[in-house]
Amino acid sequence: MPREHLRIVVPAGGIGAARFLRGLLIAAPQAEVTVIGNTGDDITLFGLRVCPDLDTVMYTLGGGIHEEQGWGRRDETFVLRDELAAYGAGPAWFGLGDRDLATHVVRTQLLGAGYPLSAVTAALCRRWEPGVTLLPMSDERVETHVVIEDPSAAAGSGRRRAVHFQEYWVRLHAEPVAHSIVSVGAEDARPGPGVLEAIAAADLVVLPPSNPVVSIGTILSVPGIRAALESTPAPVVGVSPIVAGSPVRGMADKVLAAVGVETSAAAVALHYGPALLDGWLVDESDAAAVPVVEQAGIACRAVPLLMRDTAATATMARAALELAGRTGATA
Ligand code: FO1
Repeated sequence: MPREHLRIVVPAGGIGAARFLRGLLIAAPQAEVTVIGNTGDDITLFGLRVCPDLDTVMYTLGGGIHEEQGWGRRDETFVLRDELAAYGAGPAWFGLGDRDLATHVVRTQLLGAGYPLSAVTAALCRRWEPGVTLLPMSDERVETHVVIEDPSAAAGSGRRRAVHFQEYWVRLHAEPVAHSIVSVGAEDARPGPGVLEAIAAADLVVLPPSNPVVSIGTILSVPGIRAALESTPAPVVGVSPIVAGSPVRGMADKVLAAVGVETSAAAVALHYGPALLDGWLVDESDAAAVPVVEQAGIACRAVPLLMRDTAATATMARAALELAGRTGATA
């Protein structure tokens, strides 16, 4: 691609996407990267609006992330959490640290003053300088809920109920069978400011190894975003979040099952589909998937996909850039 300053758009979830972005910025230091952040994980706790996937990208690229966890702040303390628990103020299962809480206080203050989430996110990023433009997928509220067997109902009663994604993941450890995933509010949501414009102006779109259902899938559930990604002249290249039949981290297998998709690198590519994907990277251990994916009209390469360190991640990102150059979709 001729342009020195590549305009790259990255629809992103949380931890996997943030780590991939760190490698992408090393692989393409001149690029202008716009991240379309998933807000379906967002939750209101103690009256504060928490945006886990936006914060993970902001903290990781801004140097404040708790590296091992991939969420929350490093050097964190939990005085407020413990004080709240002492009052019996719940929920106690979501660990909000003192430093992290400042982000949620400022965010809630600005939202309360009437600023949209996109403006609030830009304001928070002025402190962190993540080196990317971080756009919420929508300024409207979209929340991912998971339909499970009602644990309080008699076993086998078949009674089901929806729980917020964070309760499913953090309190229930994604143990219950997920019967379906609902993006509450998605049908009334509009793409956030700048989202469709960034996609239309992109030289390249990269789907990082985020959860295909509750991260990328949620972003695609905002009316207009999938169509924009399918119609952009820019190549769309994805990185498989599934390696050798398992998610590298998280609960993608549980939510893929809920939408009837097998947990494999090939199945996820076919799930996204050739209308969306021009290229797909699978791990070397999934080399057998390459002909299957290519059969569907999606260019495919097998490369090492484990993000052991930023050098390995930068190599992965370079493979995505090369594959984009090879897919024939032109910007
Ligand atoms: N994940 C956990 O497994 N346990 C937690 O206590 C927890 C707290 C938390 C606080 C703030 C935040 O931004 C994220 C937090 N997460 C926690 C991670 C969160 O569930 C995930 O980052 C995403 O929602 C899924 O990718």
